[in-house]
Amino acid sequence: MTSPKSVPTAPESGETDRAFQAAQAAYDAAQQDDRMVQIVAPDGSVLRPDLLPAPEIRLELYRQMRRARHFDERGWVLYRQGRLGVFPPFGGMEASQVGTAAALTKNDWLFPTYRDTGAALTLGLPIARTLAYWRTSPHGWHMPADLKVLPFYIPIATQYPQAVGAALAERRKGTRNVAMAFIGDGGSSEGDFHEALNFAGALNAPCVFILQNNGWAISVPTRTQTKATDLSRRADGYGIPGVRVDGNDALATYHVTAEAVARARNGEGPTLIETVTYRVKPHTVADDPSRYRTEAELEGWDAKDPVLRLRTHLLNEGLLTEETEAALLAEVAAEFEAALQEADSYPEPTPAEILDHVFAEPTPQLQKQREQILAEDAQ
Ligand SMILES: Cc1ncc(C[n+]2csc(CCOP(=O)(O)OP(=O)(O)O)c2C)c(N)n1
Ligand SMILES: [Mg+2]
Repeated sequence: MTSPKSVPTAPESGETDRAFQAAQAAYDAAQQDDRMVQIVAPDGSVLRPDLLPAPEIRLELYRQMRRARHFDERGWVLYRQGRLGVFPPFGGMEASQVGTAAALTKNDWLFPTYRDTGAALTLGLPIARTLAYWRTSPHGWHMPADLKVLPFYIPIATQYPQAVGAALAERRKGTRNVAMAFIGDGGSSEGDFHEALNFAGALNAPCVFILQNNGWAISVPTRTQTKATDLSRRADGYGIPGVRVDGNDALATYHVTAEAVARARNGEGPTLIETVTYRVKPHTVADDPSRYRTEAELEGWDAKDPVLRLRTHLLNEGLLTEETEAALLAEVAAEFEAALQEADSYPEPTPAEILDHVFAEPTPQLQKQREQILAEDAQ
């Protein structure tokens, strides 16, 4: 019996095992890679005491990672309750998103993909608005005026050249602001990624490019879509620095990103940072990864959990106690529930609103579509 074309057939179990083992082995091999920056080992021990950020920064990173983790966990529940339309989970990638975005200020630009809710929250995107976005409500499309966070990009790689444009505009205006753009391993196989790196390098744009290598592009393992094994080396082709960092080590992602941001601010041009991490969760809440990988082998990832790694470090250093953590978790949960109430209070969108804000001035075609929608809605 043949399967419908749109539904991938479940691979032979030997094949999923091999794909999975290869992805695990790639992460484990990267751990042995001298080029890969690590500050805290998976067991929480400090490998590079000379690179440790200040205690208050470490604690703030932990707080932001807990906010991100909480959003991710509640996102699943809300989706199952029918209270989110769609949601691409990022649990397990918090160090890759929080440590990087935390190196920015609110004057800088952030170009996130659909995967990067954790990065947007870290820079200050309100939780209520973010929930509204994943409800596909127009209330989630307006960014606060004091924040230069773009709406989550769904078309892969388009954000990269646009970030270069934003960075060049800042330089033209004479500011020291930078633009940070996120992309996945899959996205780094797109033409826009390469054009943006070349464009940014040639014009010395104040950009920080974050390439989150989480091992998968939906059902395609990284090793299948490219022969390159070290994606940070892609920077070499464009004459810009390429940095490889343990994407599950928040202190390391923060450290290398802060350095790249400083270089960009000082007119020293762009940097590509590959955060080596893993997509523990399905591609989106609608995905069924058992079609292409075996879930049993996820177990090993618990020991590499970025939130637990930083937690162990902070407990070891006496910067966190069970009591202060309990207070922090309660604060994070209360903040989320208040934001959820706010999101629930937004009025239901009307169908024609989907056409608002497409252009500053609606085109005649959009006007026509709007009239059609309104007429259909009135029936
Ligand atoms: C231009 C474009 N092509 C294809 C898709 C369909 N698509 C959505 S997510 C995805 C995989 C992206 O993988 P990766 O860049 O590794 O990001 P991740 O989902 O792992 O964060 C694809 C191919 C798309 N959204 N845009
Ligand atoms: Mg990926």
